[in-house]
Amino acid sequence: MASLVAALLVILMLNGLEPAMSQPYPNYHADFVDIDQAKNEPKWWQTGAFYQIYPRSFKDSNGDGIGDLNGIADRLPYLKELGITATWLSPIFTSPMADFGYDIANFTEIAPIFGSMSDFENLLKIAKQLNIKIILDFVPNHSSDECEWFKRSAARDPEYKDFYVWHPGKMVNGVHQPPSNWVSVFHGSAWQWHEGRKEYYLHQFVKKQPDLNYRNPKVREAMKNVLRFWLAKGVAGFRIDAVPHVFEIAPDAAGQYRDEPRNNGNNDPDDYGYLQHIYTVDQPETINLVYEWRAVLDEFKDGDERILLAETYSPIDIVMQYYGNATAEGAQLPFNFRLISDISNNSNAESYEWTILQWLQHMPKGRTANWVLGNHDQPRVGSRLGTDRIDMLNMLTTTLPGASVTYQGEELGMTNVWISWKDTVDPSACNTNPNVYEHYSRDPERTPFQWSDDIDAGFSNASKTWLPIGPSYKLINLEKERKEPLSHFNIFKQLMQLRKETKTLQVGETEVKAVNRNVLGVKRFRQHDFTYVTLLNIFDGTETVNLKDSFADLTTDMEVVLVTDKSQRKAGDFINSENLQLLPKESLILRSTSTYYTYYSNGEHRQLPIEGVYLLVAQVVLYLSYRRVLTLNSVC
Ligand SMILES: [Ca+2]
Ligand SMILES: [Ca+2]
Repeated sequence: MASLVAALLVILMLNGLEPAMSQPYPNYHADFVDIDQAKNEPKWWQTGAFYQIYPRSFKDSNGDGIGDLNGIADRLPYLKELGITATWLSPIFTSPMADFGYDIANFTEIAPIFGSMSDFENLLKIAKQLNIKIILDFVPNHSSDECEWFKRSAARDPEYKDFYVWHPGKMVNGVHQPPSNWVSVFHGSAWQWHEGRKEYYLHQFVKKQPDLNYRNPKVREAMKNVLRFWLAKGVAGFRIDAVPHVFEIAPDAAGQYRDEPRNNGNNDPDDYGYLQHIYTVDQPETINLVYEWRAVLDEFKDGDERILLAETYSPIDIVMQYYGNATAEGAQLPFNFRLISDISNNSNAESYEWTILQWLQHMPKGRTANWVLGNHDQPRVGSRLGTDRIDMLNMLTTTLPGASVTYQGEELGMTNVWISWKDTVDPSACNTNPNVYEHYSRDPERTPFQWSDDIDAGFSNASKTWLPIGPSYKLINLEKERKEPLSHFNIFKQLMQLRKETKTLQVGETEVKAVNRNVLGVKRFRQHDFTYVTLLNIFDGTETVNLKDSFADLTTDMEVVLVTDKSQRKAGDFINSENLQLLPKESLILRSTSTYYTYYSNGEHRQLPIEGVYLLVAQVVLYLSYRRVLTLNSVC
């Protein structure tokens, strides 16, 4: 009888607390997902699996050794198989390729080397059939010097005269000198003398990439029209290149540009690190410009929301402003590069926790997080952090809240490929010398995708590809990895699938903790649903952990949902969350054995495993059944 009373009391207590559940949890960002009210679902991009295609290296359809649009169209079913939501393509526009397409000669024309406009339209059509969104690269900071706008500007055509940042420079002892000490990202002065116009033009990148003048309203409108052109064709949005460089400081009253201050410790005046870039990056006007671009996207109200992904490595307080403010929307996803910039091979679980929380705790309310592990400008994740950490990092970015961004080939575990000075083509490296080029080259992460162990790794059938094929392609290629249950590819695919079918991972709340110095834990939880815990044993020691010391309200038994080849466990196994041993580099995704009921205690919302409630209810039912049997017996 006592247990019946207790059960009833508990049930009454829980029922009485029902209204308290509408209050927020004491957590980082209880409402990070701004639900699409009409569909009662997160918006398509909020838990999206984004995938960067570097078109030159994805798939070559015509045997010239360079990837192209028909190659991408041919392999879109692969992205579907992987579970990708949207792919952003590095530039595919007409270009002399001085910076492999980031020097655009015509912003609304497809480069013949990649195909034609009808090839692009065909790609969009196939993508739509497969429900994969296509996102283009928008390169606002500069055009090519072979762009018609630049030629007309150099010729002082009245319409285009001020389209670029021109300056007569200084005259010292009868010799022309650049207007300021500004240094190009790619080495040497950022100013180039133009013989035709007899003036200097600014180029923050290579000299074939003159900076557009965003203080000219005609430039701003022309570039908005570029966005409109592609949006009307049906692209899902843009990744915006080199955002912090768009605006420079305006010239002073005397029409001069101020020198940037020196960085102590760097004595090479041609090196980008020589100066503190206080006048050439992160100018406040740039943030407002991104808001204006967002407004252009919002002009397109048909179909799904169009989105902006903003590339910026700026300090976190500046990055966060790109999301928008109280009155204006900005980029839905300013790229989060913290896992690239702040995490090294030696980072322990506390560093990971700090790095992840940097983003989550700075992110404005209602915004969506994202996690980038690699891109065409960064050493591959396996080369940076270890090939034995590739799967655990994919596990981490998929189970953290928000969107994940994967660079092509990293789902296979492709690593950097050593490229000789002779084969080096990246201008960032070619502008240096054979002794130091490796420090600057981005070629190692740009080599062709490894589809199979055929000639050219199945990328092409050319006798020479534009960059050499990685020598590891016999071991690391899609065809081989398809056959291995715990290959990087298969784990990646399972991760995409798990997020797609798991509401807790999509919209649940998040706790990130260093369980100890070597083990990182991420808990995702949601009312009336299962709790998920991702564990990463970052180093080579065996670790024994009690998860209940770090995370409240876990069930004692937890089910293993996903493993990597570093584990001896398999999906479906059960572990004891109070005493769990992790092998070196083992990473796991665990799921609670029961869903949760929420209650309120000591000013905090807490959770009670629903299994406890079930046990009590079962006792009540048994007790009542027993009473009924007794009563019937006594009547007979
Ligand atoms: Ca080709
Ligand atoms: Ca600029």
